Amino acid sequence: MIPTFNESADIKALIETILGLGIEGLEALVVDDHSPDGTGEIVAGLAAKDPRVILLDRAGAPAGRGLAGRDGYLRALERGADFVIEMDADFSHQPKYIPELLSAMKDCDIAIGSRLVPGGSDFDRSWARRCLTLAANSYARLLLGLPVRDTNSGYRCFSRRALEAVSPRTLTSAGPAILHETLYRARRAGLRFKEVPIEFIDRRRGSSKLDLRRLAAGYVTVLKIAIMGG
Ligand SMILES: Nc1nc2c(ncn2[C@@H]2O[C@H](COP(=O)(O)OP(=O)(O)O)[C@@H](O)[C@H]2O)c(=O)[nH]1
Ligand SMILES: [Mg+2]
Repeated sequence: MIPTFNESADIKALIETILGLGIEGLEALVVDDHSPDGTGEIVAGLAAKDPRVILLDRAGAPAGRGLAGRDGYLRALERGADFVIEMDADFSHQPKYIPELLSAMKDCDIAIGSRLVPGGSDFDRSWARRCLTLAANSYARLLLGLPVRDTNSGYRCFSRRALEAVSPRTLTSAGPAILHETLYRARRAGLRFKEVPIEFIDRRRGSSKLDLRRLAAGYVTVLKIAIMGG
């Protein structure tokens, strides 16, 4: 499940790399907020030729990483997925880790591609950007009591049962705080986490959608979840 907004530079190569892993039953579900750069058209073109590619075009719906994630989880469950892997479209989350995430599912309910366990790394981005990530991570870990080191990671695999336990329909985060909201609900449901080390690489093309407004909104959402109990 790949949420996208203006990822036309990478999406075709990413889907081809994922499907090229040769994992039986693997599909690529792209949840696009009707990107003006034509990301959706590229995916629709691939989908017309290959039934393993699915486009969920959120045209007309309010845009947001969280809202797109929620709809993507629901669509994946509707399609009968046994496992749902979510990842960014910009190659920061390298597809080569998909088999490792899947094999970690033998002894957990949610496997997290982690920069913050031994063997993981995040040295490719600017110092300032890494500091922002670390600050947001400590904040969410402390406030929500999450037993996970890399709570900001958007590269994760859920078992079907875990995703159902998170109850995607009632998730409230419009933006990237959905990452923390899902972990929080999972912790409360007693689900087991496992962090799989990944090397996170900076995007080479396109641009980040994380701006100050979204960052601040994320902090407020995490605070609300901590106070209201999700
Ligand atoms: N559908 C959708 N996807 C989004 C939105 N914002 C970000 N994304 C996607 O979420 C992933 C992570 O976003 P990115 O901009 O790379 O954030 P960063 O890695 O924190 O700089 C990428 O695949 C984006 O295209 C949004 O509003 N809607
Ligand atoms: Mg990115």
